[in-house]
Amino acid sequence: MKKPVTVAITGTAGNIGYAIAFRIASGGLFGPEQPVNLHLIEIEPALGALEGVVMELHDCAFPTLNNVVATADLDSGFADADYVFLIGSRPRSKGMERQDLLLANGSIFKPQGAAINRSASKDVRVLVVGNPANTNALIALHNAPNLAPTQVSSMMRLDHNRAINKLSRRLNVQPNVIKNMTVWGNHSTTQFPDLQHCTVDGKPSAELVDQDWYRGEYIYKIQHRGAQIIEARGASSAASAASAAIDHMRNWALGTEASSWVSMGVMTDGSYYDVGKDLIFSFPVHCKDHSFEIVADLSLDDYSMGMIRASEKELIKERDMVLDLLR
Ligand code: NAX
Repeated sequence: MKKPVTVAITGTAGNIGYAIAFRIASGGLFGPEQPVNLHLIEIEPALGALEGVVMELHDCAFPTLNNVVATADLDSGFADADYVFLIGSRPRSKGMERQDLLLANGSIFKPQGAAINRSASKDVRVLVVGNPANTNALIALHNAPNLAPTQVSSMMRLDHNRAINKLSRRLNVQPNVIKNMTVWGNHSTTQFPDLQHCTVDGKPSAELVDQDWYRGEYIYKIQHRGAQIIEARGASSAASAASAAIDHMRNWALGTEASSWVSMGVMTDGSYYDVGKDLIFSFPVHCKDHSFEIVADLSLDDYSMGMIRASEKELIKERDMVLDLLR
């Protein structure tokens, strides 16, 4: 057995946290040869429920689970963490405006960024899932000045996986023959699932799908899939979100296929696709050995650029609402 890696997860008594903890503990992130320490972080009122999660984790007798810490103290929770999943956040309550949600959750991600900066491994990789994920990731990163911008990303993988699923069902093919899918921008209804460079069994998807369906139903349904799930389940996506978070972190740590890319929300420096700097924006990326590279110089038609601009505009607006939380 190898030396254990430490994975910290916030919000582990919640729906996504409950789903992801068991998969990571059982080797679903790094495989059966890699032991893991789990650091589970919750707010004080949820510590009782978290204790139940810890008991269940122990009761699974997973051979890959080395040690479990359950805490409400951020520095103990993030201590020496190699991988961090920031999932815990406040849900939007009735009558709450987007700005209220941004500020309420921003005030969670500011101290968490600072605690990761103080206590996590210097080489930590941080994935933000809690919504609004892109702007929360920006806040965490701004408050973790010792981290490189490439050490924090936000989750777009659920949107990416949804986009693959819908296309595969339309064309009646297996999802794994679909390559080079991209979902650009914000994890919101301005996200842009882009089929322009996507291939299906090596063929350009543009040759296989009707453009009206793509620009109409396809994009709309991906943008609104979260709401469709809430309506059906009476609760938001949990198992699929946990699965996407594992896909994201596994690719980041271990690499993507050479022949394809994935979508990740990453810090902008102003040099890709005319997207302004200092935003967490989703791009197509190749990953290798804990690092990623944005796929540059894809040709994009006017329609695609317009969609990207709209999502950028929304993210700038979100950033403007939380300026006080950025260092
Ligand atoms: P739940 O409400 O089931 O669980 C949230 C948990 O976080 C609770 O147990 C709560 O006690 C805990 N929590 C709250 N504040 C905390 C803090 N400061 N520190 C540690 N824990 C804290 O929500 P769940 O369904 O698990 O969703 C979690 C977040 O993921 C939400 O913000 C949700 O909107 C977001 N999502 C993001 C997705 C993405 O693609 N980026 C998709 C799925 C999901 O909607």
